[in-house]
Amino acid sequence: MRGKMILVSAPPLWPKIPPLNLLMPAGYLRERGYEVQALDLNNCCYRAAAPAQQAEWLKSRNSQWESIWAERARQGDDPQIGAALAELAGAAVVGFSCFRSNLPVSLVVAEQLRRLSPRTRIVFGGPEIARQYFAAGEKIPPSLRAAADELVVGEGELALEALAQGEPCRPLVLFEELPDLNVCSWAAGYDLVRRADYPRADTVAVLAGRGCRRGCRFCVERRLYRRLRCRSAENAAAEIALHRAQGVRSFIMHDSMFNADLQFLERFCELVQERFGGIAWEAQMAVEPRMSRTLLEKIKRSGCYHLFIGLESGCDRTLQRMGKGFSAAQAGVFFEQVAAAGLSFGVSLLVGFPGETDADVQESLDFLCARRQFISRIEQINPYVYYEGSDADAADYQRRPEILERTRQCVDVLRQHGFRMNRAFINNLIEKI
Ligand code: B12
Ligand code: SF4
Repeated sequence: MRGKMILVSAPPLWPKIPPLNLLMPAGYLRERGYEVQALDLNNCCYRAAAPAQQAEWLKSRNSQWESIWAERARQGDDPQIGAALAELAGAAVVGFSCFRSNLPVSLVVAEQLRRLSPRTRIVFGGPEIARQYFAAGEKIPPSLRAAADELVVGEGELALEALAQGEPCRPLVLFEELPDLNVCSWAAGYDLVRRADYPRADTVAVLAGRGCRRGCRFCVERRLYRRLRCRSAENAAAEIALHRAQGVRSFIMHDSMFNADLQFLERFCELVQERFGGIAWEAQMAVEPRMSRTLLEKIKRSGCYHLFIGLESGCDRTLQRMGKGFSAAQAGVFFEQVAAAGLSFGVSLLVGFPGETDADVQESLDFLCARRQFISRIEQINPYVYYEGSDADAADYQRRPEILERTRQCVDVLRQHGFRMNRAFINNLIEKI
């Protein structure tokens, strides 16, 4: 490749911490000696915005805000986007990192870049490209055909490395996965951004593994990452040591299931305690009956301050339909043990999965209310949303008003029973209307 590669995240995206979607691939390439930059345009726009506007960034599925940004990009008078375009125009390769919320702006900026710098190779990757690929019936989505020279579905490191080595663009790259995540320290990308530019300047995300062992029918994880791979605990702890040396004090584990590999988890907690005397960390975990009391206590001692646990329902029939891989009784014992280890946690709930009846919902509420002393918090509650690429049947999903109403009733009952809930995480997976 002659010239540099720039990876860019357009607005709006969750703005609080440096973006792993840019920093993992960029770190990988930098460690291999390739010239790469990360341009967090989302962060530039967020910092330039007034506080009232900044609040819009924090609302999930905020389609109005997404449209406003797309229009701003189209009009061509936003100073941050203008400056970014000038910078991107000098690059040999520009990679856009696409999520549902920033795809519209990414498309506009890519089109403008194409006019400004026809020789720049444009690549699109990120979770939204996978969603679009599945939605198009596992083909190049027609709406993206003209936008990019290369579409990458799945992981980005190997595809971007091929481009950095000067290989020509391929129209569609599918699931080229790193066989081993220990090939890298994963921290080299952080030199490309200024942590102080982010609202939570003392916090970073760490991804210790990709993929998931489970196959919940509503989830696309298994299709996004074909194989589950975990870094070694030593590799993850080494990254944490590098961040700590830079003043980072808090860590958000971005793994979809941080307890996918229990051996990793146990060793990780031991190492974190031995090396740092514990660190402040939070993670998403699945209900896992194989986690022992000893392991839960190690998690607590290593400094874990909160867990987000994917329950979704307390009714066996619904859990089975969802393919969650555990029963309500197992979940009950698990929560009791997590609470006994002194760990703070909350659970997520989905209402209206295809086939769920009023009786099933009631059973789920009864399950929760009976365990109110262990489960203190509902982390997130949403009507079921169909995701392209998941195993659920698209035809089964209609956002029926009665499911929204059922969700509202569940929220009322749970509130009456004293469950804590953050309003921002009620119905946060559905579009604001
Ligand atoms: C933390 C998180 C969030 C956070 C913050 C997101 C963030 N950007 O930091 C919050 C809570 C805000 C969030 C919101 C949502 N999220 Co989310 N989130 C995650 C989670 C758990 C971790 C993200 C992460 O940091 N991953 C690590 C990085 C390295 O992975 P990555 O971003 O995918 O990047 C890799 C590849 O995509 C690719 N890549 C990325 N950019 C580029 C660019 C180029 C040029 C190339 C070639 C490749 C490439 O290479 C990277 C490394 O291999 C993931 C699950 C997961 N483990 O990834 C779900 C996940 C990304 N979220 C998901 C969803 C559905 C959402 C929501 C749409 C939910 C909703 N309905 O509201 C929203 C909206 C997001 C949006 N902005 O549009 C899905 C996406 C599925 C899909 N294909 O559509 C995921 C995969 C979870 C799942 N299993 O369902 N999310
Ligand atoms: S919902 Fe969680 S446990 Fe289930 S497949 Fe998705 S990531 Fe894995």
